[in-house]
Amino acid sequence: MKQILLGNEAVARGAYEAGVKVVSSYPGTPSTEITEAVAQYDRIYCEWATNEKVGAEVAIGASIRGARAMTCMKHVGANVAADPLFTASYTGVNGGLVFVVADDPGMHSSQNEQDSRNYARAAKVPMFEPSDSSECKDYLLRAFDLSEKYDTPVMLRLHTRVSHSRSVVELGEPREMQVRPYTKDVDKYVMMPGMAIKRHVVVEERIRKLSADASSDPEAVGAHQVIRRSGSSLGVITSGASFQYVSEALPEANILKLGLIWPLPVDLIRSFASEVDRLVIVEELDPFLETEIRALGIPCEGKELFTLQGEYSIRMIAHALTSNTDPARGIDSKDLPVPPGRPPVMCAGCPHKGLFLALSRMKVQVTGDIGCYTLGALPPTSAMDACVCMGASIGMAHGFDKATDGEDSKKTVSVIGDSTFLHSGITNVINAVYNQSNITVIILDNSITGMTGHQQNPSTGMNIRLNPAPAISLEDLCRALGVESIRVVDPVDTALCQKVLREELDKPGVSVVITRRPCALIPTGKGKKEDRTTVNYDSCTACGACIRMMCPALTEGSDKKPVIDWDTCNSCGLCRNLCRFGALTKGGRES
Ligand SMILES: Cc1ncc(C[n+]2csc(CCOP(=O)(O)OP(=O)(O)O)c2C)c(N)n1
Repeated sequence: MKQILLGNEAVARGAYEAGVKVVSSYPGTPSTEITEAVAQYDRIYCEWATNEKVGAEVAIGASIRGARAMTCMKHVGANVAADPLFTASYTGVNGGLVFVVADDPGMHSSQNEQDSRNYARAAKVPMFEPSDSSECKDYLLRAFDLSEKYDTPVMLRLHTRVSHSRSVVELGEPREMQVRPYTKDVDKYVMMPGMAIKRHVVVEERIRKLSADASSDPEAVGAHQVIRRSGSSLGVITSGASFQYVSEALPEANILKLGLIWPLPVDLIRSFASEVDRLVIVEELDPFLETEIRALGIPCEGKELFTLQGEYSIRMIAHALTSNTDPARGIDSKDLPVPPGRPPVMCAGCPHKGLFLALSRMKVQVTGDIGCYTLGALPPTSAMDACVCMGASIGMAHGFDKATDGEDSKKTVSVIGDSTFLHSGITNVINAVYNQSNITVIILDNSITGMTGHQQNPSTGMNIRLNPAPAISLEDLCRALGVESIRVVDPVDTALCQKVLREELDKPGVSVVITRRPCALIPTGKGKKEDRTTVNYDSCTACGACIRMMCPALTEGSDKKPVIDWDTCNSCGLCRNLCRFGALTKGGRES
């Protein structure tokens, strides 16, 4: 049977067909839907882990115990999971073990554009890169077989275009995989120097053998494909989504399409290069293949023709390598007739907005974190000074405090979401308490992992399959970490937020303020229809305070007075709290 699947859904299908037993992941665009789709297969145990390192360690444990296991993450998640990954390369596996990492060229939803292929090389683990949904499934099956055959974790590299595109996939039957017997093997699984020194030799030998096998049996081992076209002296080496662009942009070119992009099939590359007069490497982001191929002494072109940044397109490749500058050739998404861009804003009823209005009025310094609330850095609130990576907000506030001998602590707060706090904020609070910091930490608890599309987390009371699960109390947790002052406020009450924050900023030590209100897009956060806001135009002075809040439910009418879109209004009441003239009221119809 055939189905049209997202690349991410095809990876999940591959896990099902490969007989995977355990999947533990942390969400992150563009990888999130893989684990959500895995949750549809009852026979796979799957979970949201607290972070990527935890997810990787769960998968490593399941693999050593004999089950096929997988962990999925976005590219920056690989930074968090890098510690276990690098040493899992040394221990090898028992049941097959796959790390799925989804890159985001063009940064559709990320804070940087790092290239995960560098991790495969640095950790000395093989990596496959599919170019469509069918290959997502096929390469994942290959990755599990290769993992067990070569006793190594394997990485599967996706990127946004492949994760989030749909194409046809031929479905297969799931394999019946038994959990393999487990035998205690200290030399293999306990990585102390004495054992690790010996395992490093194994790792280097493994990668050499894989490279040789991928050259001598390119299709079977590496899923490599050589597409020869008579009459052309141009050869292109490529992989992933770039292969799709090259195929359409250069229908006459010879192509070496790599499936296993680490380690490289050196002999195959040499022989392909010898067949063409001009060799061009087409790859998004880093000159990864190009650097390796140049190091082999093979002349080629790459980044002198193409950019290191963002996504490629059919047209870009055609323009660089052919005389065909026909604008109709290939379509760039930026040429499509879509409505003009608009600045990203928080949703109607977003609980984070009230807090950020309070922060902008207080004119405090805000060390930020990653989540929906990062939008607080933009107008209308513009209330964020720095944002680096998940969990960094609290450490940065502590840094501000120590850098100024405590002077900045009265005017600096850190903001962090519930999921992000549990991901990597906890250890920062411990550090701040231990090192006698004077910081105020705001945990924005909207009862969900909002930014990545509403995944459960350990404080929400539900697991990935929406079954009841123990809910961690953020207050109890912070108390256990040594925080003495913990306050809970409703962020829609901006005046109260300001008052509480001012009091906490004035206190010595580490304070935590939890702003609690569910995300407006989850069932518990949906406001009542009868509580939606109405405008009393007789009282309205057209001062613009509510319009400046940039709520998507509220637009400016021709008389500069607000017009409420009742389909979008989520009844949060923030605009009512802001109106000094009593012109915005609850319920009723617009007068
Ligand atoms: C290391 C890492 N993993 C995953 C992500 C993707 N990501 C961005 S924000 C976020 C969590 C947001 O949830 P929360 O902190 O609860 O804030 P909310 O969006 O709900 O306001 C995730 C998982 C990331 N940016 N970095």
